[in-house]
Amino acid sequence: MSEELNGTTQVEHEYGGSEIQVLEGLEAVRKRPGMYIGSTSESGLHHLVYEIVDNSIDEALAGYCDEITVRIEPGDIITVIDNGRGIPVDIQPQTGLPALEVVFTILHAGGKFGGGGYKVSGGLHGVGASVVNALSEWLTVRVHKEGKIYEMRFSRGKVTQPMQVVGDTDRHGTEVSFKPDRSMFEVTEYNYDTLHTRMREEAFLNAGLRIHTIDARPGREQEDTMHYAGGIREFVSYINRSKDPIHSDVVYMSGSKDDSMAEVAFQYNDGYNETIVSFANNVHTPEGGMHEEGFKRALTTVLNNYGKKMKILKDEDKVSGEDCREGIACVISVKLTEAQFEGQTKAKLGNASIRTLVSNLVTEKLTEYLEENPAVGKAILDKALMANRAREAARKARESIRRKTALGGAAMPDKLRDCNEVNPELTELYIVEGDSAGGSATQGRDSRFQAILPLWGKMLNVEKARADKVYGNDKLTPVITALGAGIGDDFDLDKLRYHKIIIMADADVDGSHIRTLLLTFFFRFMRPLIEHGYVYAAVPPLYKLTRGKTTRVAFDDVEREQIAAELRGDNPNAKVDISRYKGLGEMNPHELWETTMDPEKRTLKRIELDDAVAADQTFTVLMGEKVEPRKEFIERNAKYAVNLDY
Ligand code: TTJ
Repeated sequence: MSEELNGTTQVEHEYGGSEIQVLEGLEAVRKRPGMYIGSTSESGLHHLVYEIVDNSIDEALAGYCDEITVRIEPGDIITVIDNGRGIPVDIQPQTGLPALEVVFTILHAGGKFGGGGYKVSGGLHGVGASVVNALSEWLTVRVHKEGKIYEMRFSRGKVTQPMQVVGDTDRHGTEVSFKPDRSMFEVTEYNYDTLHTRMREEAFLNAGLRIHTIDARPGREQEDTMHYAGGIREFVSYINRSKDPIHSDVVYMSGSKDDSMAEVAFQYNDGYNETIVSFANNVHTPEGGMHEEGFKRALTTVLNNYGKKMKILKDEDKVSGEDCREGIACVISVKLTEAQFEGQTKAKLGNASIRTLVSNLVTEKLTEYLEENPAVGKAILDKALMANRAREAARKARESIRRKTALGGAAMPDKLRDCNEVNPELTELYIVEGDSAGGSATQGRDSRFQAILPLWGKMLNVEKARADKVYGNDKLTPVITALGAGIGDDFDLDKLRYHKIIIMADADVDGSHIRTLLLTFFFRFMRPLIEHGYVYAAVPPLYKLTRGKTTRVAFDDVEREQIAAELRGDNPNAKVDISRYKGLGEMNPHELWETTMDPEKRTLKRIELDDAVAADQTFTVLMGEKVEPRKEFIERNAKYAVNLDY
């Protein structure tokens, strides 16, 4: 790591015209791309776009740009256009090169992912244009400025066409097109929803900025325009779009101290979960950090003080932090000069001064707001008090479960077909939809390390239930007991009985329903399971192909055609029988083992936190009472696989 850092620092100090140093810098990027863009997987591929867009966002923050377009073109080429001042084109005295060339060829020091927790940057963003250039098969930039269009072209970071004037213009702005280098990435296909979701975030975080996203690939044409005059207030309304708010205003506050500023917006809905989305310098911080801590601390203090003062809380009554956040939808955005990103994924803000800033801001402004809006204050405190009582009831219910299991050892559910192995690192629990599939799985499994738990009937609607109902639910209790690690605040990963929890459900609507329900349940009540990557979805085949005595299975349409061709071999008239599996229950135990359960042959899809968040949202939309979002969701879903983030 230090080698790369030294390499880039050298370039920074010695680039006085030396082409060799420049190329060495970009070569370092091509040698260790992960150091500069996080990874070379799908996420790194999308990161290229964010690095380019960040430059336009900077121009918007400076007040010179109010429109950005991001387009995916055929061949997975990306074009980003802004209406800013345009990258400077004059010759830089230090280098003797056009500033434009410097932007795309000189590697700036550090790099976000190599800089040991610090995001190294002159402004807030925009160190990455040369990194994108180095990792692109080709890149073209056009600058519209002072009546002229300047153009320059590169290939894998090297200049292929020096800067030249290619025409006249009456606009101003910068336009960059690039094609990621296939040899640098594991995948090169862009996901429109991923880009759209991230750009929507940028539009929320930069009030007034208009962002267009366009998919121009044949057969997938679509576009969106995002423009939010209300900024993070509208972000909060968006998070609550399919919920019922308990007060009509979105509460908003902002303040600054020294070089830092903070903005907070929130609104409570009548649900039970907490959604806090935080950003530092417009970078999402899913692991939270000092800004979130400052908010939580102040919220709890202010609500307790207000409750006492208004006599909603009596005598010794106190509401906890969690009570105060039940049903909250909140967005926190802070800007600071030396943001310190910590934690496993560098997704947690470490600057302690921000905790004080946010906490002071919320203490002062929220106290004032509640004084002026007593109806909102009462609604929020009533809700926190309800949460407090429900938590108390849940604790009692949990304790009674704990007492029962402590007395009789851990009494396992009747339906569980356990395995022989006891080391959780080696065991797997298949949660199977339906008794018949459960039967096949039980017969087909390797009982040394595979346990089966069938689920059947109607599952609890977690969205509409408080925690105390969940603990006593007859469909969920077997899952809780079989896993053995408790639930909610008591959840203890060390007690978990299986390190692979595999949801095996049909590839139809009911199957997807049960998968969504279980993921939502894990997400809300056993989140560490998902965070540690212990939850999987089994991937059963869709088709069975038979020719004579040979039987093969296919997992999608493309594979079906491939295998059909293979089975026909040189005999184009051969009859290959193709049938579609209607469900797991149709497979005999041997087939189920061969295709879906045998660790040597099966495919498992690991559930990421994002999948669970999406499931949670899907659930809210599908099960909630609001008709419009549901209709919209189903219409969208009919055409595309959606990636709902919040
Ligand atoms: C810098 O200060 C002088 C005036 O121009 C400022 C500037 O560079 N603005 C700017 C850069 N606007 N847009 C960009 C930009 C846009 C894209 C799409 C890509 C890159 C690398 C920069």
